[in-house]
Amino acid sequence: MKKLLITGWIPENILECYQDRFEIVMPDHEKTNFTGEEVAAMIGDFDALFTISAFPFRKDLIDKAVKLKAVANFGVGYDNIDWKYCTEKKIFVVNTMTTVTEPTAELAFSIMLAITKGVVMYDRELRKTRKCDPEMFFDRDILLYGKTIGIIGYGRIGQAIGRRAQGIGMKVMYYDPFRKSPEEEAKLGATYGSFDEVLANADVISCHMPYTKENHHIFNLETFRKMKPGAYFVNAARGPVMCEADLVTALKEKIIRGAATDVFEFEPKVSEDLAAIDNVVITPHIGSNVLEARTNMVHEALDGVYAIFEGKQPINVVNRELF
Ligand code: 8YV
Repeated sequence: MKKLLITGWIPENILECYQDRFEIVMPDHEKTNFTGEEVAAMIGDFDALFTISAFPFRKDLIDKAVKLKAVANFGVGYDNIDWKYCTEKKIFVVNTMTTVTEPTAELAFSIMLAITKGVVMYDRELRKTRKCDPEMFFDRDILLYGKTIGIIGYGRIGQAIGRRAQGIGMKVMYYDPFRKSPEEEAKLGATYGSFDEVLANADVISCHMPYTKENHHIFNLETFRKMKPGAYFVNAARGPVMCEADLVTALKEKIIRGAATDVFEFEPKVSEDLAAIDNVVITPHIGSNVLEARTNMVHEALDGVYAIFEGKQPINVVNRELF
């Protein structure tokens, strides 16, 4: 049986169906995660690795993984893994590209609604005042119906957000380095624009790009200034696509009207300045954190790994050139 090392605890019942396919080693619930040193000491002995909580799998560890054939990541984004070096070492990289789509889109949509409707701010205020006495002509929140959402990164999650936005009467504009065909755009009901055009025209910008070196800090003071006056910024992708200090400035100086983010530049930390601002909604990277989705993610990842050992070509392999 192939030996599988899991870097973080997964409820045993979710793993039951793999007991006769893999010999599994993972930390118990109380320990929750293995440290980098612990994984380094064990990895040489394993055929497969499952990285949980963005566990970093980079050159130093990859060099120790002398028997490893596949690494699965618990997430669609695999910026925690040096996948190019894995390819050199002929290690397949597997992700959870389909199972995170709907839960992440739901969360991104929820925080967009929360910030544009003032849900969290009203909740905070009402707990203090305990009095429903709203100003009748208050200019803080906006109507989304008829407005434009600008989706940056129009892959699976971006498109899932687009469908939801259309459902509440929003128009969809998108930017993606890979433009869709005119037929696909018509089918999706989305208009393409350059990055700057989308920034200038959208009432809400929602980011759904993977994190790569090239898009480090693509959201910075300069780009926030290019956004339509009074627009909102939503990020449920990766923290380092934005400069968190610049987001704070943009919010404080009202360059943008508000923001909602599930991710942070220096996770697990959230900057004190950001947490002190009112017109931002923050959630602790929980885009796919519902048990049903987490269970599906485990299955997508481990079914992918098992398929590789069976000589198949599962769709959720990142470095397909290895086939
Ligand atoms: C996970 C994610 O919560 O899919 C992703 O890329 O960021 C999330 O689904 C994360 O990968 C777990 O660490």
